[in-house]
Amino acid sequence: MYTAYVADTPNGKKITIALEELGLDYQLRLVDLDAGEQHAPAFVRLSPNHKIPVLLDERSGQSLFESCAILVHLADAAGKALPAQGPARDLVLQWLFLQAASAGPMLGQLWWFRHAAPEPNPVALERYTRETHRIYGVIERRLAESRHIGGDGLTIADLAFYPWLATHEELDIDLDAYPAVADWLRRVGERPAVQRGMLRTREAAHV
Ligand SMILES: N[C@@H](CCC(=O)N[C@@H](CS)C(=O)NCC(=O)O)C(=O)O
Repeated sequence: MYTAYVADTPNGKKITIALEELGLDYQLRLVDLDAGEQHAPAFVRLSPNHKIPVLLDERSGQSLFESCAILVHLADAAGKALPAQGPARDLVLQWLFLQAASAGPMLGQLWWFRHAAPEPNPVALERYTRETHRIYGVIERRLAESRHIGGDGLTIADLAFYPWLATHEELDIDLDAYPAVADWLRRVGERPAVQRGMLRTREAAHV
């Protein structure tokens, strides 16, 4: 049994869609980011970077922060969505790290400057819009050569990218320029486990 500390955000949804896809037993705790619960001392002991998500393995007592580290742990525990070794595993990890290092931060900044910044900042908006289009272009070219981001089948690389690339409307990204991404979003988004995981962060109980 796992306890996942999440919020209704792309990094939170990465974990709930993975838990649903992998068929693992879990409960959720919602961390209210607007109320500052990510700074509460008890939470910071689990997440020294003051951010969700966190995963707690209730049996072993192990806790983990950083969403992509959590995805690797869950996939290895379930024996699914990440090859056990070799070049196929390296390929998934390569795309997974791109999500963590580039896609998440750039799309996250674009969302913040569009929806949360206290005043308009055209320079920042231009920079993060350009970076976001660049990343959609990288994934478009990848999906033109491969049915899924990490290889032929669904992997945690897809689960990491899905909630982020699905925010295209909030980011004002027109998918007409990215038909392979649009097709992949439709295919992944039709999966019942992904649909359940996308909704679960809204229904979670408070910490
Ligand atoms: N690299 C981290 C990023 C986590 C992250 O940015 N979480 C956001 C929500 S999506 C958060 O907790 N923000 C609260 C804050 O910055 O105060 C990961 O992938 O887990």
